[in-house]
Order: sequence, then C-alpha cells, then structure tokens
Amino acid sequence: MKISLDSGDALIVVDMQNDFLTNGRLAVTGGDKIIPLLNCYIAYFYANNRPIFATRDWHPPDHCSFVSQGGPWPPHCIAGSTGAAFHAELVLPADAHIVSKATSREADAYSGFSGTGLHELLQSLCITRIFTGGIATEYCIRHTVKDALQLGYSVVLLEDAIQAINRQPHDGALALQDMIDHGVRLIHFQELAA
Ligand code: VGL
Ligand code: ZN
Repeated sequence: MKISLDSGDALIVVDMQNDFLTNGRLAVTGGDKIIPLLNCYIAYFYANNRPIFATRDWHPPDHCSFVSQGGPWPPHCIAGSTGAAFHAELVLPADAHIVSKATSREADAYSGFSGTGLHELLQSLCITRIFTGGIATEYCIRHTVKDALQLGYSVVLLEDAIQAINRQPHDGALALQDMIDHGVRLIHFQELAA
C-alpha cells in the first residue's frame, strides 16, 4: 500500500549535524549515506506543503553529557559551533522549524520533545502523524519516537534514512525492535505515493 500525505502529517529530521557525520567529534559511521534520501523526503514533504522540522543537539561547552564533566560522550554539538551546524549537503527549506535540544548544562535530552515546545508547536499546526529519520537510531531517534507515541501521535520511521551509533553491535537493531513494539510503522521512500 502506497502512503499519501494528508494535512496532519509532518516531517522531523533528527540531528543531521556536522559533529555526528564524517570528521565530526562524535562521527556516526554511515551517517553521511542517509543525507541524499533525507533530502528526497524533505523535498517530498515540501512539495506536498507539509511542515518540516529539524532537531539539533545544542549543548553548552560544559554540558553534563561530555566526558570532561563525567558524562559518556566526547564534546559535541556545542551551540553556535561549526560542529553543531547542519551538514552542508542537507537541503532544508527556509521555513523549516529548527528545534534546539539539551541546551542547558545540567540535563541531557535525547528526545526532540524534551523541554523544546515541539509538542505545542505540532499541536498548533494540527499535526497528528510524524515521519522521522536521522541520527542516532538508538538515542535521539528512539527517544523522540517513543515520546511522540506516548503523546498520541502516529509515528512513521524512515527505515532507509536512519543510522545507529552501535557502541554495542546490536544497539541499533534492538532500538528498532523497541520502537516497533511501541507501535511505530516503518517505511521506505518508494512507498510514498508519486
Ligand atoms: C545523540 C549522543 C549524544 C543523538 C546526541 O543525537 O542521538 N547521541 N548526543
Ligand atoms: Zn548530545
């Protein structure tokens, strides 16, 4: 069954920032490969007049998730830095909604809904179904998807436009199964109606 977009649909592109891509400070192997397909999804939603959101990790220099502060990650996505910028090959429309998360030192936030006002913004636009892809499958994607489901949205995961970090070999696969168990639907770009 082909999928057609309707007026309740929105696209959320997660964390396609330089630091998560080749030569970045927390480079995710294979991350660059999903950029062309994400651009296809973005163009498709844009052509169908559907709103497009792009989340970004936007940390202070002394963020609690950094190894220097006792956290698990190398410093990454410091607000305003080149590493925090969206990848140059990602084609976002001028009217894309940018959602910055984990912006205060004290708390990490993997979900695009965490302290960002994203839910209120989606509600104001009467969005009921979210399509999402990006990085990283087992962190920001998984948390964003599960929050969205919890909040009552239908969620469609762009299976051909996500990438896991896989600190442990099966982290991405386990996260995918977890999202499926919670009710996410998986699609590939070819399933969108022409
Ligand atoms: C993320 C690790 C640290 C993500 C963010 O975007 O999935 N992962 N900060
Ligand atoms: Zn982070």
